[in-house]
Amino acid sequence: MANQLENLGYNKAWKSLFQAHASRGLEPARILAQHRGWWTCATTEKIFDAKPTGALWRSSPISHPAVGDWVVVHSRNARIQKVLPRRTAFVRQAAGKRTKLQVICTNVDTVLVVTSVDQDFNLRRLERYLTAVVQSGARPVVVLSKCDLIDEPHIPIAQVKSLGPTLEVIPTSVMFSDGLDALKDVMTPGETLVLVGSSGVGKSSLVNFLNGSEIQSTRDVRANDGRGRHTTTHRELFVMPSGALLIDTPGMREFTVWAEAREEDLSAFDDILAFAESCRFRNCKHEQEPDCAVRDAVQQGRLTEERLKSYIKLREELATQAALQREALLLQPNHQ
Ligand SMILES: Nc1nc2c(ncn2[C@@H]2O[C@H](COP(=O)(O)OP(=O)(O)O)[C@@H](O)[C@H]2O)c(=O)[nH]1
Ligand SMILES: [Mg+2]
Ligand SMILES: [Zn+2]
Repeated sequence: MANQLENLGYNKAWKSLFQAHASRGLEPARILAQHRGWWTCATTEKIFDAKPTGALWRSSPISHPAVGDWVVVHSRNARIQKVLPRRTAFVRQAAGKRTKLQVICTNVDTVLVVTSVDQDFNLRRLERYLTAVVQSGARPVVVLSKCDLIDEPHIPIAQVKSLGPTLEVIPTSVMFSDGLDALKDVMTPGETLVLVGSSGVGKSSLVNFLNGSEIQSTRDVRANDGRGRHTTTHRELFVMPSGALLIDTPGMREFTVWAEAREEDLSAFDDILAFAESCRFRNCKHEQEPDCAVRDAVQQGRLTEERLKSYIKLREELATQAALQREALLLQPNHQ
């Protein structure tokens, strides 16, 4: 019998990352679910709830364990000591503060972006999700759900395909079991996938269908259940009968891409950005480069030296901030 960790994707690469921290009482584990303040961990032998150590708690929230993470855990004390460097990280910009990130899940191979063909269908939002998938380092696949609800599903299918000639699009209907074999085909055993998308698009219904029985509550209003609507409340990883690992997530009301690109932050300097259009090099830093239109503008008195200095200072601050965010995200060195 293969051990539980191998079934969850533990391999040589994770083993060697774990070895660097191995010591008495410590074991490798994968995070299966995230709740408020506690995490469900799976080790070789058991599944249990654990909390991070104080030191891990005090680190940046984006360094805290996330579903999909490989961690070093003290199973007797149920303490998560360390999060191993992440192969991929699917993040979004948290609502509100610009610089705040939220980690949705990690070490995912494929992100299944689910959008239904009814009212939820929105190409612009889909593009934002796809940008975030590329940023995460995972492969994107679009699942067009509820195709039974419209007469001409080929229209939204073609619209999605127009976003990229190589983009994989899988139209599905859980009602008529359409497209589910195609979906199973992209779910390789041992591979980790995540379903993301708005609430109500049918993510949990897909999990149940692929699993062959109900493991996730869906939003059905059940006849004998006064509690009304059921919905996914936390992120959780499930082992599918095929051997693929599938993460279900609660819907996100809004989805904002991690603003790693900093052009907008520098928009207060649009005069400089306009001069920069004429620099010889596209990536000109306006420092030592030849044929720099920005430095020419300073020489000609069309731009003050101080203004160029404060622009460069802000640009450096933003670069440092981005580097710190990347570091806190615990990405493996070969990430992108
Ligand atoms: N017509 C139709 N309804 C679906 C389909 N898949 C899911 N639903 C319904 O959509 C609602 C939301 O589904 P759920 O799986 O909870 O969505 P989630 O919030 O993305 O997890 C439920 O009432 C499902 O029965 C489908 O393929 N066709
Ligand atoms: Mg759900
Ligand atoms: Zn320049």
